[in-house]
Amino acid sequence: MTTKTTGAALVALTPLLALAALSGPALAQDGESAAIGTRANASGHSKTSFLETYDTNGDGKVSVAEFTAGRAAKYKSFDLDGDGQVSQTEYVEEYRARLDAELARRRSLQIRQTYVRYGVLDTDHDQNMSLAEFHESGSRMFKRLDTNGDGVIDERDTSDHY
Ligand SMILES: [Ca+2]
Ligand SMILES: [Ca+2]
Ligand SMILES: [Ca+2]
Repeated sequence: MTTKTTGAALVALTPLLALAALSGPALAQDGESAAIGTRANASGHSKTSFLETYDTNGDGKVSVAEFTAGRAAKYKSFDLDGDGQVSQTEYVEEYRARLDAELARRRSLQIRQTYVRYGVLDTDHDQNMSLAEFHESGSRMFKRLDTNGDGVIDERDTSDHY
């Protein structure tokens, strides 16, 4: 197997991996990725996500047979060139593809939310946020924090978020 072939196999598999990442309960399912230490990885190590991943007959239990079959399938998903071995490149690339897909998903979500926020700020919907509209939103923010209504935000106000 040449390096060129490996590269082509990686490119061919990337859309499948991206789909897998989007539909999966968490970004990481293998024990080793805990070292990366993100919150997504941490949530991937719960018993709930373990059951979701390995309880293939849906009886609420994971037998050794189910677990072993699941691990074998996972190993196969790492082995991008199908040579029966998982190289460092394959292992890292499999994760990189899922991470890229997850980051792209989050980015697009955040951008959509930014459009929504703009829609709220632009109260007359003329696609332009005037300073008055910006102040309007600031005024709501201030009022929510100024719970005793004395015109000052300080420790006597009981709301800790707006
Ligand atoms: Ca089961
Ligand atoms: Ca391989
Ligand atoms: Ca406006």
